[in-house]
Amino acid sequence: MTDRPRFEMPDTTAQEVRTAQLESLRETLARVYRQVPHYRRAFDDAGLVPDDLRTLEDLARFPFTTKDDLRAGYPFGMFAVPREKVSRIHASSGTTGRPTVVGYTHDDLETWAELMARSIYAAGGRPGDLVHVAYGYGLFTGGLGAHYGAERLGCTVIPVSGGMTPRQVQLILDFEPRVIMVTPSYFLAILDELETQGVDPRSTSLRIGIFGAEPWTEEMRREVERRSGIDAVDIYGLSEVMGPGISQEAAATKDGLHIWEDHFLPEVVDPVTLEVLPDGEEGELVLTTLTRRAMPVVRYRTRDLTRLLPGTAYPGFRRMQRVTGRTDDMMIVRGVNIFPSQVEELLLTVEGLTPHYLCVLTRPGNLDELTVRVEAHGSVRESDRPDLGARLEGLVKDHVGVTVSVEVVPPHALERSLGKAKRISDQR
Ligand code: DLL
Repeated sequence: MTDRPRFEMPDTTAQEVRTAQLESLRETLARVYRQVPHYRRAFDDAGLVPDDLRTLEDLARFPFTTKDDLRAGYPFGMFAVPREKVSRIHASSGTTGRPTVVGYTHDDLETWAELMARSIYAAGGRPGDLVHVAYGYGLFTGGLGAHYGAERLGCTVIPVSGGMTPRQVQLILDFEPRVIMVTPSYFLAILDELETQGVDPRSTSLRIGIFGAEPWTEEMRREVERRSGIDAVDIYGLSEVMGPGISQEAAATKDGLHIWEDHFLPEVVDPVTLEVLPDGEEGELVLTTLTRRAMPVVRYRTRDLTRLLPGTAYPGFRRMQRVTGRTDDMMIVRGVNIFPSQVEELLLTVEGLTPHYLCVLTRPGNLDELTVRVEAHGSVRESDRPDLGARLEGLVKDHVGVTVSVEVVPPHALERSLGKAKRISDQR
């Protein structure tokens, strides 16, 4: 028995990382070409074979992978190992009703736990800490990713998952965790609940918040730190590439997120021309996995906007700046991703509703709320409108897993567009 962490903070230089990356990258390309029909086709179409990669820069010649590619392989078509070798499945909701499925071998889960342990350590967590995990457990990668990472580091995990805010508060007061892992918006709800119960949030045991899964700002960090007295740090990831723990902000510097480059190769590309941009320039983050077994991805387009910066707290690894936004119109409501097209898809199954709709984002308290304004068909009686709205609310809840309110408005109440329809009105 040992109570020491079962991971070590790597101490490699940038040059060592680059050398190891080239070797892992060559191995990854060879493996996906051999095992995944999609990559064989995509490389063949580009007239490339894995051996055409001789330097890291050669990666720019290889094709991108998009969410649509992953969806086309639904459910298990992108796996590079037989399904029997896959120990766990996660998935994220998508625009077409088909989620994006990701798989992990036993070794992949080990790597993920290791990288999450590293992330929690970089955030200031230490073996023996109590860690309150309020990310959702389930197909979403947040809860389980945080959970196994905290265990790996040697922490005591409190697997609360999201929701039931009064209970979150009770557990924080009774168990006295030092670390909380949660979306920043939900942490604000927890702070509100503490205050409602007459507790000064600065008086709790919490010292570190590891916040991600949705965009948040420096202003938000200041607000949260001021109200709660904790150190609030950023954690980034996406299920298609692994889940949380792809990059992590160090508590010591709070200057953006170190990318664990021994496992992921980052590029930033111009979202329009798709040309690779030099470090320091803002564009779309593209990630290639270097060690993943069940489902490697090559040049995955994240749609997240950021820039690459030199390492600071961990000089061997480059940093990425806090994600400033996405290249598409994804809305994130309480940590759940929702697209206008998902709303559209569902509202079109409700007879009496028209595809004239607008998603209105507001923040009446501290949580984002989404109101869908949708026009009723001319044949619908005014008294029947609330019922149609309730049906759409139910569909969105069932299919997307998020609570929205729907306002069914009279025909022609919404502004018509002359070109592209405006689907999101962000009033936050
Ligand atoms: O949100 C994984 C995660 C869980 C990350 C918990 C951090 C903490 P997905 O549901 O696949 O995975 O959503 C990934 O969320 O492409 C970004 O657009 C956004 N996102 C994730 N982390 C951040 C962050 C998880 N720190 C998508 N800042 C990503 C801004 C973030 N956006």
